[in-house]
Amino acid sequence: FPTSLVSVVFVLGGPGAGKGTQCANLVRDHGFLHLSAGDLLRAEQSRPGSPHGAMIDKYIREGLVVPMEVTIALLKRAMADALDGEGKGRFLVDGFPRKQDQADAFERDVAQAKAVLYFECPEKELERRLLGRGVTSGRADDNIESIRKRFATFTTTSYPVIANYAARGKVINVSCLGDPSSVYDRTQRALADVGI
Ligand code: UP5
Ligand code: MG
Repeated sequence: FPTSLVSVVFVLGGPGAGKGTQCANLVRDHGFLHLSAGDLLRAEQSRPGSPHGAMIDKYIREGLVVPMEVTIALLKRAMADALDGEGKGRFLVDGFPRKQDQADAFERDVAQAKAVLYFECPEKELERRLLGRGVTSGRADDNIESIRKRFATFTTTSYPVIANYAARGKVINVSCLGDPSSVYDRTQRALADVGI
């Protein structure tokens, strides 16, 4: 991927912070392409004949981070498919990286991230949103046991990646609180402030 033509913003935040919701808004209004690592993993998991299906299912239920080779291969393929005729694309990469090795490998082999959009959210609110969504989502990890495991992984493994980017001045912080449209207002202003 020639970095002159491809731009990447990582979209991070705890489970249920509203990453997918806000990415959909940004795609609609600002011409971004959206790739959710979790969505790509769920699609791969249910693809007939996938060699990784059972493994992905187990990792997702346990709230663990799938080995990075699988996720990065899916992201690379989806990025290549989404590029326009000239090979250009502005990507929101949602829910990735959630472990330092993934961040390092992706930035070395695929593309450097321009910035990290981080939806900051208290755990109580995350839990409320995920349990609410779990009533209808059909997601194998929207139950209280899996939710607790996802929180633990976020705290021990994924948050440190965000902290690292913050130390390098790359993080755009947005509070997840309030209704989706007020979060979106804050998100648009925060991106505009840094010229993205
Ligand atoms: N909602 C949204 N905004 C709201 C607001 N402002 N006020 C009130 N409610 C709001 O939103 C979640 C719910 O909250 C929805 O019901 C929404 O309507 C409501 P959503 O936009 O879906 O939040 P999001 O942050 O996208 O939540 P998601 O559950 O997708 O986050 P996760 O990070 O947990 O899930 P993801 O799909 O990224 O990953 C799932 C699993 O895949 C991981 O746990 C892991 O096992 C695996 N994975 C990897 O192994 N590697 C990867 O690189 C990525 C994933
Ligand atoms: Mg999501």
